[in-house]
Amino acid sequence: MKVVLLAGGFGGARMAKALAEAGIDLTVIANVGDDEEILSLHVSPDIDSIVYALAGIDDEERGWGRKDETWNALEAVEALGGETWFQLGDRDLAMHLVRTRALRAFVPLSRVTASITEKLGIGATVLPATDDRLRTMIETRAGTFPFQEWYVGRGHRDEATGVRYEGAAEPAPGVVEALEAARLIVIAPSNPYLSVGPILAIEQIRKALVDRSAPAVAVSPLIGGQTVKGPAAQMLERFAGGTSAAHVAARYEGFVDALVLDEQDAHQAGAVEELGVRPIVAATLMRDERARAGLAHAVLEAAAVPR
Ligand code: FO1
Repeated sequence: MKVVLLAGGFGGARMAKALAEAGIDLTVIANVGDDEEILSLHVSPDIDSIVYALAGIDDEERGWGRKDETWNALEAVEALGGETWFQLGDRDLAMHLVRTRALRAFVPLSRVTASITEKLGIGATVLPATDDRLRTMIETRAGTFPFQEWYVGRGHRDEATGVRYEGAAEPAPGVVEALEAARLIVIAPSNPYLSVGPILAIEQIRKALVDRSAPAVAVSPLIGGQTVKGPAAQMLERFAGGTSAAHVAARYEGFVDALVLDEQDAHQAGAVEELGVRPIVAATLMRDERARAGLAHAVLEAAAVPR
């Protein structure tokens, strides 16, 4: 079964791993709104989290970067007074070096990513949402910041009062085709504003989703009104007016036919159904392989939900 996953951040990487382990034909469309230049290197954190998770070389506890990481280069950079607010590990640096060199030779991000996934022996296809420049900008009372400056540099301490996606981006090659050929479209339990928002901001992707022939299902990033990681709950409260599964479903109105919500939020199933979205209740915390398998099974159930 061909499944397309829209993903970003920690929840996106874990969902990609869960679906890949379920043995389906998987294409992941990855957020690039978080991309940043660090030490003159192009870093694509969401692509990297997904790629590392699919290759089984991710640091599951930290939620970003590679496992068995060392930090010699970063320490040496620090000793020279260089930029260290965004931590690049020794092994992780290899990714950014290889990618940056290719991008500077005008190889598009989608082609570099394909080459890297092939080298790492990853069976799934990983596509950046776009090869163009698309950047998430966070508006706060202290000013407007590029995503990583706000999230990592300032520790997301300033409440986001608005989110903007900068850049006129077209979908990367294969993105619209994958959505058209999918039997099921899945939106990962990622931050709707920071991780999925930039993907949906691309007009042709929005259109392909609205015109989809396959059913689409989102997995709520909320468990009991909270998220495992990051500021999604805070942002849903501010921008959607609440932190229930129905607020997540409303955010994806027109894009999904079903919503997987956590067992702890089962009592919100009725409110989701009232929005015309089929609720699927499951354990959504992907703490180990067994939990990932359970969630993947629940998500794949949505392939039977009528469009
Ligand atoms: N997140 C942090 O909180 N601090 C870091 O220093 C940091 C470095 C980093 C390096 C490579 C990479 O792929 C991701 C990295 N992240 C770091 C994670 C990243 O900022 C965010 O988790 C994602 O952008 C959110 O989707």
